[in-house]
Amino acid sequence: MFAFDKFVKTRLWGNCKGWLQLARRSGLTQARRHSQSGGVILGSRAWKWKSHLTKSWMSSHNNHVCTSEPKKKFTVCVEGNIASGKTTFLEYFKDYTDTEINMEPVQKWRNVRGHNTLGLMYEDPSRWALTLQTYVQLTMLDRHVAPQTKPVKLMERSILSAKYCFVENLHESGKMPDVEYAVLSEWFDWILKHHNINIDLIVYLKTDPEVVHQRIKTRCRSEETAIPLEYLQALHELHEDWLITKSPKFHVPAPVMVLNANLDFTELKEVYEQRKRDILFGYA
Ligand code: TTP
Ligand code: MG
Repeated sequence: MFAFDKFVKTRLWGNCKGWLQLARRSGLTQARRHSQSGGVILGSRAWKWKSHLTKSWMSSHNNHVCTSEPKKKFTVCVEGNIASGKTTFLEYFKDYTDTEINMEPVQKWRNVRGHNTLGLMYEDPSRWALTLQTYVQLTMLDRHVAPQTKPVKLMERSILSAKYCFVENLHESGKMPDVEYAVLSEWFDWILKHHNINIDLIVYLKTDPEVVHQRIKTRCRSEETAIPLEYLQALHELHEDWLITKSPKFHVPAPVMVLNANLDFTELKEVYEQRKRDILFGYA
């Protein structure tokens, strides 16, 4: 018994030290880089970040007392307006061995058994927004609960931004009636209550609406050709309310790393390179 106790203590303290070092390093790195151009962690996030990593270790350790490696896996969600560069961000990190990439299922929204729910929504939001958003919610949930095989999962968006930004905007702009909003919200609340939507870090690609408007015109995704600037401005404000102002209406489940995504990709690549250890929880 004594020998077993000693074994467990030695192994656990070994793991604990490693993770505390990572937490400490990460916290300090955040603090040091706090004011660098191209990317910031909000306010006094550095210390919260540090204790967050430590807590993450603690909760994973409770479930895996006798293993030699901590089992914690990390989920990073990349958020930002339409065409802010979320897919490009994931592509940048796709070749890291300890990282798995979870692209947004836009293709599924464009073809649900032959129906283009995304296209229908843009043609007639009042009629089809509920249809699209119900399906978006389902496909996002599917992505959140999919088994994770690598230490770090990078996801494009989350079930949260679909609700807090898109559904909220449709409702606020009068395109989604109260009853539809209520039913979607019931579903959303039920999902959060009964499923573990684990998010450890949100990377917010912050852009100006004018910049993404221009990018949307250039990339020519057929459904999006008529998106007006006002729509992007409304979505921008909701992203800001959620991730920057932290309106009590919404839930922010993890620290937020804010990156200036108005930069062009060549400049952004440099920022991603500088921040990769923080983004990938040391797995870079
Ligand atoms: P985004 O989720 O913003 O993805 P994107 O590929 O356009 O962004 P990026 O260039 O940064 O990779 O939007 C995809 C499309 O789906 C866009 O037309 C907006 C629409 N959409 C909704 O209508 N409702 C939703 O809930 C979501 C998540 C997207
Ligand atoms: Mg994308």
